[in-house]
Amino acid sequence: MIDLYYAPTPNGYKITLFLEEAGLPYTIHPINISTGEQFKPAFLAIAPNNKIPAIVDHQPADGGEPVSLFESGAILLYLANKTGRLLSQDTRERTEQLQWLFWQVAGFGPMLGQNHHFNHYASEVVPYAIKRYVEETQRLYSVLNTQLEKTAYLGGSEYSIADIATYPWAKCYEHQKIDVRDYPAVEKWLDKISKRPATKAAYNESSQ
Ligand SMILES: N[C@@H](CCC(=O)N[C@@H](CS)C(=O)NCC(=O)O)C(=O)O
Repeated sequence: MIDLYYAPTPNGYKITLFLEEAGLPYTIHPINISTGEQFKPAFLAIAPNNKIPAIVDHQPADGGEPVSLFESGAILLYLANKTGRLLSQDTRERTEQLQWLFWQVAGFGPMLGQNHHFNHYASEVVPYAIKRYVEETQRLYSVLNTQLEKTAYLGGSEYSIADIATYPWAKCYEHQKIDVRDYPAVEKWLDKISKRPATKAAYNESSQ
């Protein structure tokens, strides 16, 4: 059984998407990040960076002590290695998939997060920051679109943890001041992923 420390945000959905795809049993422990539950000592013991998602795997593959893990990219990689699912065993394709996974966790997620912040949550209007992050978001959607014009999924022909990491952020385009019709390959890819039974399950069953 896997304990998932979670809030219904793009980074949270990454993990429910994986767990639903792989059919792994899990228990959700909601962390209300708007009331500061992420700063409670019990959560910090699992996630010292005070952010969701985090997991505790009580049945690790080596049969040893439970594995406790934070950072969505590290969790997806751990779960892919544990299950042999959603990350290619072929070195070339695996490398492509990992490249896009890292692109998401190091660029697409953080930049879109800043876009969200300055457009929706900042206590003052900062036009420079809004312009900077909206333009960077547009650039990143173009990068995504160019890749998806070439391949069915981000890391090649197969759905993988690269898509799982990127989908929950990309689907929030309206919050990013993005018109998805400007990125037709992204729009098609979003539609395809939204129809997967595991995607529907992750979004229906994982609300707080
Ligand atoms: N790099 C982290 C980012 C996680 C993250 O930003 N989580 C947000 C919710 S989407 C959070 O928990 N924020 C609470 C806080 O910053 O106090 C990951 O990929 O797991």
